[in-house]
Amino acid sequence: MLIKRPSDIRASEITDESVYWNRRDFIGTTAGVALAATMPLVNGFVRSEQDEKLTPYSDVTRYNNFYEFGTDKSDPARRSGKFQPRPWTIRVDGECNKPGEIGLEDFMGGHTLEERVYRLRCVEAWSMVVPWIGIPMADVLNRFEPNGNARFVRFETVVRPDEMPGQKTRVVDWPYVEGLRMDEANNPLAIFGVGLYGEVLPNQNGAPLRIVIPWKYGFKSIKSIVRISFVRQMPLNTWKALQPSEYGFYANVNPEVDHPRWSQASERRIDGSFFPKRIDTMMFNGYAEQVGSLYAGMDLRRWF
Ligand SMILES: Nc1nc2c(c(=O)[nH]1)N[C@H]1C(S)=C(S)[C@@H](COP(=O)(O)O)O[C@H]1N2
Ligand SMILES: [Mo]
Repeated sequence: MLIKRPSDIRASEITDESVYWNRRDFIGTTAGVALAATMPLVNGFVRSEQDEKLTPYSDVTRYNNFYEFGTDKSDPARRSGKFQPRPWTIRVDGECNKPGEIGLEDFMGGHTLEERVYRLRCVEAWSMVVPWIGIPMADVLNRFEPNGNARFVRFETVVRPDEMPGQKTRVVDWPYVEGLRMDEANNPLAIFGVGLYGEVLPNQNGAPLRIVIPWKYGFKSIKSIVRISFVRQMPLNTWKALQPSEYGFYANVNPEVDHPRWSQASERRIDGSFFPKRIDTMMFNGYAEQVGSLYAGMDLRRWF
């Protein structure tokens, strides 16, 4: 089974990965069903966010970047109604011993899902604190037994211009592509997001499955994934392909390295206030303790 039961999970993983545990039959539920119960967990790396106000549901689901539905931040909520996230199949291929296709149900490990709610900061010019429901990426990827040649993992978004009006334009060379180094993908903070606020993912947030990489800028968190490939070489990700002087492969949140056209030292926190405040952006979005060692010795100005 893909999703571990609480009894299978080492204590270190629990305290490290979740603020809340939730148990509920995930498959077969519809959006809008609230979680039955949430149980606060002791400490863990999300400790700091516990003091931070959650971004209201209406902002999380109405202020989005998802160019498949248009380039305006209000487009995804307005124009994603036709999109059909179920049934869904993900192809897994490349440098691994067990390539294959996986349905969303298998992906979720059958009918009962031990959900983990990750309360994580996501940042770029604006930032949100979102209670994601996610599955550790490593748990999923390891099922396919990546081999020694797998140095990176590449993700691809679905192409369905009939359901995704933005794909009728050429703003991006579809499909949207992203990638991670294998050790980044194996970090416990890298998750596949399948829901938020106790619901299955709304279309505009990347239904039925997207990634969430909280120590990187937003564009790394690719949505509506249909293909996962283990590869030898660094994949060319969409934003780097569009504008290589402005966007790199790593995209680690770093207040000391500015975007060529704006400072990245602060962010506007969307927390429901009428006048959102600007706050200082933290190195690796505040997760330096968990992910800093992945980049030891790297020149982060060069590898932005
Ligand atoms: N397929 C796809 N994934 C995508 C994007 C996109 O345009 N297409 N936009 C990215 C960008 S730029 C951001 S900031 C985040 C936004 O995620 P959110 O709408 O859930 O906040 O999604 C990322 N994932
Ligand atoms: Mo973004």
